[in-house]
Amino acid sequence: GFIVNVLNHPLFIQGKCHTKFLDESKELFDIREGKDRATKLLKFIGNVIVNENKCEKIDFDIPKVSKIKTDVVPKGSKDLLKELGEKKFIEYIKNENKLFITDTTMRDAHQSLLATRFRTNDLVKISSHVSNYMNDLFSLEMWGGATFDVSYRFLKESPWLRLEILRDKIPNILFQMLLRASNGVGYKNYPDNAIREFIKESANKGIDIFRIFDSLNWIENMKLPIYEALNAGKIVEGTICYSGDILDRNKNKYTLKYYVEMAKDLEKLGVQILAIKDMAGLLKPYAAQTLIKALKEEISIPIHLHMHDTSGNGIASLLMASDAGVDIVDCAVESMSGLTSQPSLNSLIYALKNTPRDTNIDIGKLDEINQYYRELRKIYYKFEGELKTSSAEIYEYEIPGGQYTNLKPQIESLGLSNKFKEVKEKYKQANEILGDIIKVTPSSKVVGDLAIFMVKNGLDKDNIVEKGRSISFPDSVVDYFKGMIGQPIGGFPKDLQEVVLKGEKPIDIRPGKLLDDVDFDEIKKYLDDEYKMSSNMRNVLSYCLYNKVYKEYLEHLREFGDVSKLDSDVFFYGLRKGEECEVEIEEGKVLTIKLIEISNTSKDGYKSLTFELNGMRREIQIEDKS
Ligand code: 3PY
Ligand code: ZN
Repeated sequence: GFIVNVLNHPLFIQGKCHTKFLDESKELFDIREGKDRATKLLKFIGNVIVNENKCEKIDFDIPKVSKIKTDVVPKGSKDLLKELGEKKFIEYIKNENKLFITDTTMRDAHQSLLATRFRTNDLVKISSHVSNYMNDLFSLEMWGGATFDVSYRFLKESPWLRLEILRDKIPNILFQMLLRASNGVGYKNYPDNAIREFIKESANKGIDIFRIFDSLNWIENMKLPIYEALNAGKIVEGTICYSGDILDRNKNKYTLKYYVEMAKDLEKLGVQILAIKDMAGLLKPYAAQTLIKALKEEISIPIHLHMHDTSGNGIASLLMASDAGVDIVDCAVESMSGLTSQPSLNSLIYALKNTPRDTNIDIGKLDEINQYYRELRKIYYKFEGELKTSSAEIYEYEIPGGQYTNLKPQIESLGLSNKFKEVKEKYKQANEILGDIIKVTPSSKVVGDLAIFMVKNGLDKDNIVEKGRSISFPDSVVDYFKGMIGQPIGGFPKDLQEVVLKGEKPIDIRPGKLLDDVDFDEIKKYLDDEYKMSSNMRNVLSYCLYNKVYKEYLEHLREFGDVSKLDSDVFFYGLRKGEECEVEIEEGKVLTIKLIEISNTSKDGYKSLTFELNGMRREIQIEDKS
């Protein structure tokens, strides 16, 4: 009865009682079931203890942060944009001498180093510090890419809430997201209206800058999202994905001329900034200098360089680009930088100190944030990649940072653990036979899938056309050759295309033209009926983009409630016997949970876990699935 009253309370309905989660999903609490939130959480923790962590948990130093002493949020780039208006703001970025910085720690850095696993809770804990101490940044990249998928799939939390909460906590710095053009934040082309609405909602909920790229550098696929984001009044970074090596005279596909032409084409679309997205970290220092210098001569919008540090040459490339006049570069806070992530922000600040391009960022202020991430990262140890040192061989393999980190576990899960080297070699061959394509999500997945397929089936670039006639290829490869993610530069290699498609006709127009619009009302009705919710556009879009993943998330929510408030050591590893944790399930309402005892597994396959919940004993039965 009480809960029903709360749910019906006008303040609650207007969302004024700081329970954003409840506000979004109150319908999911099926009160008649009599399962309260605490019991659901105990079930979740119990399940982690028994089935995921096998009753073992190591010690973590949970990172602590100081209290911010002032209530006054210092002025940041978002304030400046508001003050100057878009045109003058862009002029300012272009004319300033200092090098502007985007910090990727909240998105690409953990996507590339920790399989995108940072939870909102951990980002929120440091968000006031970021707002207060990193206000000299150009922007924070904190959304998009894989964060959307992983939030629902693995973290069981809403990416929309991440955006909303961080926006609330960091009102002063521009937020930037990575959008895969017509692939949205997914792996395939979506219907036009889904992409349009997704951009509108993202803009409404706080994204200021959309970095929009196409995984084949096919501008045709980029126009609609670019225009939509511009229409929403936002800043768009028209993006070129960098591949190959412009200084290598033997390579004639991704030449300096190619990049300059693409940059001009993007500028003509009206984007305010040009981004160069070097997802694998292939832009060598002298190439960076050449490329930026040429672009500076040919286009008049500011240039933003994004790269990964896999080769170890990242800082050198950024400095050369800086000398050539690049306006903005991407870095990650030191403890989340390097290797497959972005180059270190701290190193770059020091490198430019007392030079004309001094970033003016106070390194001292970064310290606490840096320490925080250093400690936090330890909790995420099980998601760390293999790489211990830089790997200049990336110049040969051209594997994007995030994919590199994921490739090894992916191969292991297929029982090919000892074949990493072979898979990398086949990745290179796969790229060649697909037509030397741009490799970034989702085209990089096509190359990765084909490489693994080649290893498994004993194929190589010389026998694949012959042997491939009698076998069916992975779905992603078939879709690629059908033209369903777009058209590669220079077209498809015809012989392999025929072998893969086995008589099916490819398309040569934009896939979005062929895809039927999504019926949002129908999805809303489905969600409302099936999950007893009153879904909004964000819920509907989540279903559009990832219907299976989203449904599993909703089912998880129904079974375990909101797990996003658990501390990450508990979320990932549960509790040890005698260990206690606190969960603030809503403002001012704290649960104290202590694990007392774990029984042996009973004959019918259950373990009984005894907890103390706010001092009261509770026993929970968990099926032992081992
Ligand atoms: C993404 O699309 O998620 C990427 O970061 C590609 O580099
Ligand atoms: Zn990246």
